[in-house]
Formats: sequence, C-alpha cells, structure tokens
Amino acid sequence: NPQVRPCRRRKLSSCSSVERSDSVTSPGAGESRVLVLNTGGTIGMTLHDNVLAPKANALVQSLRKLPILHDELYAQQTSLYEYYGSENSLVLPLSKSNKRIIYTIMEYSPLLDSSNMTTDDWGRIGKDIEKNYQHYDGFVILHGTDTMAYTASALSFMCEHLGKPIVLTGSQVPIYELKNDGRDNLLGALLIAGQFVIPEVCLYFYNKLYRGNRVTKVDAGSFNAFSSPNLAPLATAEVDISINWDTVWRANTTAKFQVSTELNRNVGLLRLFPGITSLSVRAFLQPPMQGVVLETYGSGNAPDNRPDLLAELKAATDSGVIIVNCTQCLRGTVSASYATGKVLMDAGLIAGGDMTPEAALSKLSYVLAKKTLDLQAKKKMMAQNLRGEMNIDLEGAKLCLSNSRFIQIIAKSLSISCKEELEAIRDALTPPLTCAAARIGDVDALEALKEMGSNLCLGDYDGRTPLHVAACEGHLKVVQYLLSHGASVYVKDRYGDTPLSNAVRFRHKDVVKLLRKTGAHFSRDQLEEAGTELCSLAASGDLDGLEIWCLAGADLNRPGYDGKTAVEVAEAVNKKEVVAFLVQLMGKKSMPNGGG
Ligand code: ASN
Repeated sequence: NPQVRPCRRRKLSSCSSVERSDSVTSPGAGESRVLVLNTGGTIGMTLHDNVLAPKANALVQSLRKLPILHDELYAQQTSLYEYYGSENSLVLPLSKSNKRIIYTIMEYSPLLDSSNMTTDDWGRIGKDIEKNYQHYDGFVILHGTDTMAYTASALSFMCEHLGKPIVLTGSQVPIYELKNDGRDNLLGALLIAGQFVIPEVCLYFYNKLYRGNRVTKVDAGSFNAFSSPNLAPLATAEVDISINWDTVWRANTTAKFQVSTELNRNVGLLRLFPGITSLSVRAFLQPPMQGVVLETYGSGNAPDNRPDLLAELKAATDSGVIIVNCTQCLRGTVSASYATGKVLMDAGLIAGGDMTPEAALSKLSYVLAKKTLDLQAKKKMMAQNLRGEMNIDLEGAKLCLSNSRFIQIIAKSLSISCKEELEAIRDALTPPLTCAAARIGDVDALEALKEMGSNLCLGDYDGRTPLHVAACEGHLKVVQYLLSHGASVYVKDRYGDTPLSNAVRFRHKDVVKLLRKTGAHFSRDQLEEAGTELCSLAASGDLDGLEIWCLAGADLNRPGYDGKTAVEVAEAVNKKEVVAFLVQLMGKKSMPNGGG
C-alpha cells in the first residue's frame, strides 16, 4: 500500500537516540523481505501425551520473544506491524552486511508432521510462492525433516525459471526447547533468503545450504540430519556465510517464473533386493503405474541371470512405463560399466546418473504430468539435467554423440539458442571433439560429428588432425573411416609430422600399411635421415623397428651419417640375426608386392 510507506519513513527519521538512529538509518542499510511458509514439522511441535505434535498459532509469539530472531525496538520505531498490517511480520536484528530482513510468517492449517504430506501439499506450497513471488525477495519454508528432501526436490522441478531463493528448513528438536537446532536453522535460512540471490530451491540445515534436489535425510538423531552426497554445499554459514557461487545454479532464461502444480501421482520407488520375485515386480508395475524409480545395486546393476525379472521390466517399459535406474548407494552414479547394468538399459530403463531417489521420483511426477509432451519427449527430459539434480555423465555424453548430445549440453550450458551461435560453437569444438573421438577409437562419435556438419579433416591448435591421432593410437578402423571421409594423409602438424610418421613412431604396422596403400610416403628429407635411424635400430637389434621403417618405405640400403648401411652396422657389432633379418626384408621388398 503506497500510502502507508511514508508513515514508516517519518517514524524512522524521528528516532531520537543517535545509536538507534544509526542502526536504523545508517547509509546503505537496506531492507529485504522474506515470506516464511510454516507447514509444520518438529520445529514448531510440543509434547502432547508424551508424543510430539505440531502446535498451531504458537510460533510467531514465541519468535517475538527471541532477540536473535526479532528486533522489537526496530519494529516499534518503524511501525512494522501497522505497515504490514499484521502481527505476523517480524524483523531480524541488523545483519553483518547492514541488512534488515523483515519476514512474514504464513502458518498453514493444519500444521503437518511431514510424514503426512502428499503431492497436494507440494502444490499448495508452490501456489503460495507463485502468488507472493513479486512481493518478497526470498522464501523460507518451515517443514518437517522426514520428507523435506522429497518436497525440496519436487519444488525444484515445479518452480520453472526461478530467480529468487527458496530455502527449506526445520529442526530435529522443537524451537521451544532449551537446547534446539530450530533457532539456528531458521536464522541461517532467513539470512540467506534475505541477502543472496540464489535462484534455487535449497535446503538449509546445520550451517549448510544444499541444493534441494541433491539432499537426503541421513540421520534421525543428530542435528546434522542431511547430506548431499553427490554435490558440495552451495554455502556454509559459520563465522561468515560463504557462498560457493561456482556451484550455484545460474538462471539461464528470459522466461517468467511460474509454478507447475500439475503432478502425476502414479509414480513409485522400487528397491531391488537379492531374491526379489518377479511376481512382486509385476504387481508393482501394474497399471495405473506410469513411472518408477528402480533402486539398483552399486553403479546401477541388477541380476543378469534373472530373465523372469528382466522380462517384467521390459514388458513395463514396452507398455510405456518410464523406469529410471538409480543406485541404492548414497554416493556415486549409474553407469553402464557392468553386464549387470547393461541388461537394464536393454530392458528400456533410463539411467538416472547420480540423482537421489527422492529427486528422481519427484522429477518423474513432474515430467509425466506434462500434457504437451509425448512419451519419447518425457523420457528424454528424464535423462536431462533440468535443475542441477544430476551431473551429466561426460562419459555417457561421449557415447551419446550419435545424437549430438554433447554439443547440445555445452550449448545449453552457455545459454546459446540461435543457429548461428550454435554453428560457431560447433566449429570451435570440432577439432578437439573429433581428435578426442579418434583417440578413443569411436567411429560412431565421428560419424555423428560428420552428420552434424563437422569437417573431420580440421586440425587442432597444433595442426594435428584426427588422422594423426588415430595413427598414433593405432585405431585401424578409425583410420579407415577417416580416409574414406576426406582425411588427408599428407597433412603435417606444426612439428612437421604426418600420420605416417606418427604410425611409424608408435609402431602400428597395420596402420602404416593402410596409409602406404593410400599413398602416404616419407619426404625426401625424412628418407635421407632414415639411414641413421636404421643404423641405430640395427645396432640395438630392434627387428620390429627395422620392419616398420621398411614397411613405411625407407630404403634399407640408405647409409647413416657416417656412410655405413644398417647391414654393415649389424655386421660390425656382430648381430647375425639382424643381418639375416635385413637381408630377408630386402629380398621381400624386391618382390613384386613389395613385401607389404
Ligand atoms: N517427524 C518430523 C517431521 O518430519 C521430524 C522432524 O521434523 N524432525 O515432521
């Protein structure tokens, strides 16, 4: 209400005490506003009949009496209650960075133990944030710890194009008790939500701020209740609050914030265990089930000697159920490194990377509710990193070059969307990508790069082409592929090396033969210098080396720097087997097919 604001200002300047006036109006002092949604949880519970249950209409009154969480004097001086028209607005003492955080508590009715929460409650929280988004700088959600990781994950997906911090917190011990963690947790959450533009749904607990979709509750009896096994905290709040800005998600959109409260309820979590029956798996996957997180062993493994089980999974994915493979391990990622993992991919499962089961489940619920997407698009979305919930597995991305995924990921992370920019990126990345593919012998990746218009003949900053690299590594198939797709055997890198000299150096006979067949040859200078090399190989008895130089076209009679030939050197050092070998090689060479 614009008419009310001047009234607060008058009150500010009429403050009489110098000290107070300083603390209230010191230059640079800013105010920020945080909305606190109190949904319940232990933080606001009291004992009834020896068990803890939420107590309604009690939290604000009790916070008002805690000086670390409310500065009553400032509230009076600034007519806080009149200004905000409610007794539910409180104000923190001045922060270290001279900020006043004014927070308004909206209490839900009924307050819930978080074990009682459902997707409807997530929707309600989402709607309240959407309704109030413009009026606050940040949001704190007081929530029970038991299902906080689920709610945090769900909200992270539901909140699309988020630009402000949403921080969930709660406690293990009620705030009304003498020794409790509620006060610190609430204070930390408010300080972060009120002072830092972290465009994420986060979870603050025991001095740490985590990405909400990366946490899991790991301890029922300690203040340190949460862990984020696969992602370092976004911030730590000790003497100072230090934000790990490199990890914080970067807003990469020009679209407006909105909350998608449509959620699919036909989702579930299924944990594998030794001896699980195919009957129970079948029962679990029955309609109306549409999305399942399968919690597998280790790096995403399941028995590969259980055709009955695999058949049930395959039947479900064939009929359109999306099954995401997540590991039962606290830390680590799903990868297709074992046969026992590959069988699940063959059964149509989607690799969940390092997502927590909580994140994977709520992501399924969010993605499956997207009415405009078909099944394929939903599956694709499940494998994408939407809100920092998973690390894109670069090993996997390499394997996925067949659909240009790697380039797309890079382009997306750079927020590039127009065609020209995308092409510029592609061209800049082509040499390192093609060389990397050549190094690991990945013909599919090269094919994919070629399909997207990449020139496979371009060299990197050292002028080394994929053909140089494949020749060094001895990847015959890649050499073959490159030669039949425009690669030149004559290109020299900045050191003057050709693919042929590389293949000779690393002694890949097959590659040398193929390059020679294609017309590769040593230069005059190289052939002249070869004499000295042959002599030294002969002196050391290196038959393999002699053979490869011979295959590459070197003249075995070429004398070294001192005028002696390799045969003469071998005789001089009495290496009879070398002499015999050279004679044999020379004999072969004079044959019609050149011995190659
Ligand atoms: N049962 C409580 C809840 O999740 C646990 C807690 O908040 N510490 O609501």
